[in-house]
Amino acid sequence: MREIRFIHTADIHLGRKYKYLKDIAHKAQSHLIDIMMKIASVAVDKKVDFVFISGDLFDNENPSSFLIAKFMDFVDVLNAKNIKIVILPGTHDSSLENSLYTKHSVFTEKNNVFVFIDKLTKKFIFEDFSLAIYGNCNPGKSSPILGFQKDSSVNSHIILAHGSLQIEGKSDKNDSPILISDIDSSFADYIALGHWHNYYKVQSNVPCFYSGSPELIDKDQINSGFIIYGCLGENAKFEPIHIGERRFDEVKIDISGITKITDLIQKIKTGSDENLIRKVDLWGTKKGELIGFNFSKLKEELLSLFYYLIIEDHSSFILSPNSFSNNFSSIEKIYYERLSDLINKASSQDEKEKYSRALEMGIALLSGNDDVI
Ligand SMILES: [Mn+2]
Repeated sequence: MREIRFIHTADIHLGRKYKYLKDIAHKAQSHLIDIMMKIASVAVDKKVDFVFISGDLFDNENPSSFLIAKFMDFVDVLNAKNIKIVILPGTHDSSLENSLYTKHSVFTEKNNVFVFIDKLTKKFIFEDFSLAIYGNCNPGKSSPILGFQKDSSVNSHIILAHGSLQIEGKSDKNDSPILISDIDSSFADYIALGHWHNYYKVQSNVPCFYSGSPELIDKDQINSGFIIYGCLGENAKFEPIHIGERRFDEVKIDISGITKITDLIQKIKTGSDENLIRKVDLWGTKKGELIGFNFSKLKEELLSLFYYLIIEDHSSFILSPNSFSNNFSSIEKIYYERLSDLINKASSQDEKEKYSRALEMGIALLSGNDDVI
């Protein structure tokens, strides 16, 4: 059997909007192009024969001409080394009518690019490698790894598929379901899966992997950033290579025990770095300097320590008339009573929250904390 070397990737999601990254979304978007070019350099370094893309190369069906031009660069780098690219459309970049894969010459005319574009193209044969590559670009509710006729004229068989491995409680039965029993009984020498954005090795005698996204796409991903280098032949091996740069974590802080802003800052920035997207959840009851404090101002100050920082304030502010006995002036008391009245009479939750925030900020200002605005 001839040795066949490949890179397996999927779910790159070029053109992703990254809405949760607000003003740096464009930076994350163009970073995905760098990641794609990084895949090309790994493919060249490893001297592979193929790059497989198992769905969701693009985030939507209308990629900009800029993105198509960048993808053309990727194709050219690989073409110069005689590396072939086999693409299976996914759920975001589907191959149905007016598919982007029929519109652009980079997919239809480049001799090193092969796309599973319609229901008829279910396999590509590469005689030099004695290899057949199978893919169903539109499996609907049926399994994307079934329904192929094994081609006995070749020695090696690889399936590309975009769908959900069926794990109790974890996956959707209507989402191109893939059963482990079908993987176990498959004739394939390797199954390259896409659709899940985290790296996952399926437990089976048939080598089968989700490469996951080569870079972080959504906030909650914990195991993305991989591509898979594979080698079929006498010394078959499959290994994940980490090429992603971004990470995400979530920090929950109970602020009930924190009275100083400097202590809060210390907690937020512990473990920060320029590739980390951190979501901070504040909960508990505000006290001391934290009452009325402007957290969006704090976010701006700490932003440079992270790739991006999200601060969500779910903490509450409790003030009762008893609080006034010693420390509060008569002005504060009047302000408290007026705002409390407005809060009680508020006609919607929105209005209630607005007056509560005004009460908190006002009390903070009246107590001499002008850091709130
Ligand atoms: Mn995807």
